[in-house]
Amino acid sequence: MQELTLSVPDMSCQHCVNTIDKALTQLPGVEQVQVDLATKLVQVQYQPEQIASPQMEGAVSNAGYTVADVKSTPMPVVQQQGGCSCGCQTSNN
Ligand SMILES: [Cu+2]
Repeated sequence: MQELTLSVPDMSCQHCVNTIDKALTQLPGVEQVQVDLATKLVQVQYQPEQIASPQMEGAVSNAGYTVADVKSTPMPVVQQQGGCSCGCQTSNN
């Protein structure tokens, strides 16, 4: 299971929310859709083996909305200890 956040600034009312929700929910591989009208963000939980972000963006576009931004929010990874992974030696402690 993977999660993706789509930024859809076009949506402005509950009707838009329903339209986008439906457009994404019907896609194969999409497990759950959460639309936040206040932040104009759409959170999608999906199976990466079955669907990828271009299909989801396409579904939103087909519904009549513009996807301004896509952010993947992968499952939380174990935090590295002993500093930053870029090698700058910043300590977390
Ligand atoms: Cu609307």
